[in-house]
Amino acid sequence: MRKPDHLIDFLAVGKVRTIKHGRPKILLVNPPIYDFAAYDFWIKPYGLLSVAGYLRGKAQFKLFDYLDRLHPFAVAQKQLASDRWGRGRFYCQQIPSPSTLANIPRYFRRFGLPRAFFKNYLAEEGTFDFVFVQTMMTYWYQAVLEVIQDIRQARPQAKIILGGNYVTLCSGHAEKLGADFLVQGANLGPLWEYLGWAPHQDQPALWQAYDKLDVAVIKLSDGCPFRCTYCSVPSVYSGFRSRPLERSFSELELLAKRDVRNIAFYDDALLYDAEKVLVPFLEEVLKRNIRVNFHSPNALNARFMTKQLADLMVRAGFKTFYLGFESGSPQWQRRTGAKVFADELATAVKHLKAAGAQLASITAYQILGHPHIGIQELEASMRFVNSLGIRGMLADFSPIPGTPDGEYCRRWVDMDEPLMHNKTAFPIFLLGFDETNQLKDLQRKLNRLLPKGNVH
Ligand code: B12
Ligand code: SF4
Repeated sequence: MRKPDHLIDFLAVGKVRTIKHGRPKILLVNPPIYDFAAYDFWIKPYGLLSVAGYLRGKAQFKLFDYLDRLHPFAVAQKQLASDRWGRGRFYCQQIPSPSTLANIPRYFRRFGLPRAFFKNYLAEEGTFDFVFVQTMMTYWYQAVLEVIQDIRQARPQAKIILGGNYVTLCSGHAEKLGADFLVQGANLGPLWEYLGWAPHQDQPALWQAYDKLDVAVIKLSDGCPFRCTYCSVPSVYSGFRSRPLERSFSELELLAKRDVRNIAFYDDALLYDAEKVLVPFLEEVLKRNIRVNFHSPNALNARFMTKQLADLMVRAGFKTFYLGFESGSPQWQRRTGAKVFADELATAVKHLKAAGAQLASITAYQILGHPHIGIQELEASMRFVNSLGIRGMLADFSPIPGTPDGEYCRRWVDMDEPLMHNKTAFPIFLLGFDETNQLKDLQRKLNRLLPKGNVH
């Protein structure tokens, strides 16, 4: 008798797990968020869906995404409706602040579907062999713990596997949450060995796991050639590598077939080596006549924005452009990795404008609460951004363990407690509440001076 396919796969890598009937059942979970603020800025559990994609056909998958705003519960609430580019608010409930953040004068909240929904779901869905849980910001680990506790209570036999950013950056801390297996970093080898399965490396992310989908994510490359002192990417990915374009095309086709209207790029260096990566991708988009709105919430590097590239991006459907500027001070830039300078931002804006991008759709991020704020010339930088006619957005600094700047922050906060990496809290720890608010007010005031645009 022929063995079921999944057993053949198990044998191929020399390991057979004791799953007795049919294909194994895997539950994918994207946890809620515990934080002062959270907004659906094209947030999707892309690592989780990518891993599931590699296992396509080898298991039965179910997805519980606490942050899915197309869940009927969220759809029924007007205030959670999406804006024209697919962004919007999450359902939230106020909860007590954790004691370590008790001094931060902001409401602490739990964002995402109510906890009871997941408990009911677990009761209805029966057993699972494995539960894969996405982790994201290091300071969101309390929600991961909530998920683990609920699974342990309802389905004690299921093996819980964690992966993603928190596990990668705070592995020692994550080990204490009580999961069965942790996937640290981007190397999935240990996971395949643990599961005893061989992955299909050419498969796109498992977007079919969603019943309804209007926003998705894509990533054409891993890593970044720069080494900014506040960023974890250089040490996690060691250099820049493009992903196989064929797989990205399959993913795009899959998304287009599902009528996804907005796609955000999660690349760290989307414009780097563009001739080999982004340009062929966008040319294919035009060739196949795929019409979607592209967005770049994870900052673009203005240095690489040529006239031709700006033109292609606009023609292929880019609707919002987020540029990582951080500071106009050349001294601050040189000290932190020299990724971009003020004149390069101005040139990029000029090219985008000439290509037909609306100025109101271009935003420059600047870090607020960076430990070297003394040389950052933040106010002058904000005014410079404003003088270009584009929006500024202050990106609150989150100190990241293992990075030079994160390690420097040990003098102010306990970096071994991930809640201390909270982006709302750290600028207040460093600058105080009043100065933080003054800078945010100034940013709002400057943006209000811009001509009104209907997009941002
Ligand atoms: C996309 C992104 C965002 C998106 C949203 C992401 C989200 N879903 O929430 C946006 C643009 C909104 C964002 C915002 C911010 N971000 Co961000 N972001 C990222 C980015 C680029 C990717 C994260 C991601 O989705 N990874 C998953 C996928 C895409 O990566 P991958 O390599 O393919 O994953 C592999 C493995 O990790 C593994 N894997 C991943 N997940 C899982 C899950 C399971 C179960 C398994 C088994 C395996 C596995 O398998 C994958 C194989 O390909 C990372 C940098 C990076 N390259 O990781 C920063 C990063 C996570 N962000 C960071 C920061 C600082 C921020 C901001 C604070 C910036 C700011 N000041 O505004 C904000 C915070 C937002 C908030 N509300 O608090 C920091 C982390 C900070 C921290 N303390 O944790 C990072 C690491 C960048 C950095 N500077 O070092 N971000
Ligand atoms: S350019 Fe961006 S992704 Fe690259 S190291 Fe600097 S901050 Fe990180």
